[in-house]
Amino acid sequence: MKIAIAGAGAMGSRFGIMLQKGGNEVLLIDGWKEHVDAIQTKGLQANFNGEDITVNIPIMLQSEVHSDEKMDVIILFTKAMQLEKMLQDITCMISKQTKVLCLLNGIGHEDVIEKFVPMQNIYIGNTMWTAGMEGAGKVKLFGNGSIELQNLGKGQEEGAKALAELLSASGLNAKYLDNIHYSIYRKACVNGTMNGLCTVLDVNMAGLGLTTPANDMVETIVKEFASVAEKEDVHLDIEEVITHVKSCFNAETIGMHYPSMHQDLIKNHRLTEIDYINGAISRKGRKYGIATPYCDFLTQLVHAKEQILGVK
Ligand code: NAD
Ligand code: AOT
Repeated sequence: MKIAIAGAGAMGSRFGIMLQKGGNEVLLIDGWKEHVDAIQTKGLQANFNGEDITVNIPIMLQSEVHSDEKMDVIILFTKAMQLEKMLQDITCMISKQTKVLCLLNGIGHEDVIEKFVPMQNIYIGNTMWTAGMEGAGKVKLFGNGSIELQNLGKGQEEGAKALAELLSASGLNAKYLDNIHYSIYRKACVNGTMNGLCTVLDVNMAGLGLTTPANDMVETIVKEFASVAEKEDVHLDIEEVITHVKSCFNAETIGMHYPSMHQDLIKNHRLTEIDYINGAISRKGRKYGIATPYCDFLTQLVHAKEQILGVK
């Protein structure tokens, strides 16, 4: 299968490496010139579960994408604020048969994707895999993960199941779901708690879990997400979601991970996705007349930290 990864940072690199290893023809597409140059000259360097490997993998700048490269599958893995520009640059690669899968964190990306991609071609989901950038051309990948996905287009269920099988054949552990909006909200609860809190407190998920207020903060934020989700006919099982979120504190499994927002702001002084996670819940809360004070405050704290660090 010809698979393009649109946004080849930490997660895009992980997926690119695993899908190429699985026998697919993978093309990475990215906008960070230094990173593209490094991979073209030295290969993609990865610490993969403790082993240092170099992978030769094709990569091109998104500004150089051209229309004679039609893809079977395109996986979107930009940061949320980069998504629209990426879609503008790659639409020429989309044929009637191309499946476009969005696995970004956050809520409502389909509203942007629909502007560029026919509904019949769109698949959305989320992932529990993790990854980190160590610099241009260099990534760190550890642990296991999973993917849940569904078709947005009516009647494309078989296409979604085939897409999940394709990803699983490369070890990515993907599953078709018939209620993806539930799953996206459930994962957003992980990011709505872990990402902002670990960023503001400068700690990994295990470290957050060791603090006394962590449980109460997690429970309050999840309840805000659940109240907003109700208005969109997504009925979260609050106790199960809270247990799921708190499982991230486990240092033996995933707790040593610094959420991508921490990697962005604290480690690399880059802007965060807070407006697409807690900020999205605050906006929806205002629209539905629901108070979301913890999401409002966390969004403001992260923006204040962005400004303190002079990030633009
Ligand atoms: P990333 O920041 O590593 O990469 C996104 C884009 O930013 C890429 O185009 C990359 O080249 C560019 N970029 C990265 N570092 C840069 C730098 N220093 N200077 C200039 N450009 C740079 O993003 P990611 O962590 O792969 O996340 C992609 C999506 O997946 C996001 O929506 C994220 O929330 C989600 N996600 C991330 C993780 C994780 O563990 N990283 C886990 C699950 C979901
Ligand atoms: C994560 N992390 O989604 C993934 O870093 O943005 C991120 C992210 C799976 C389980 C727990 C946290």
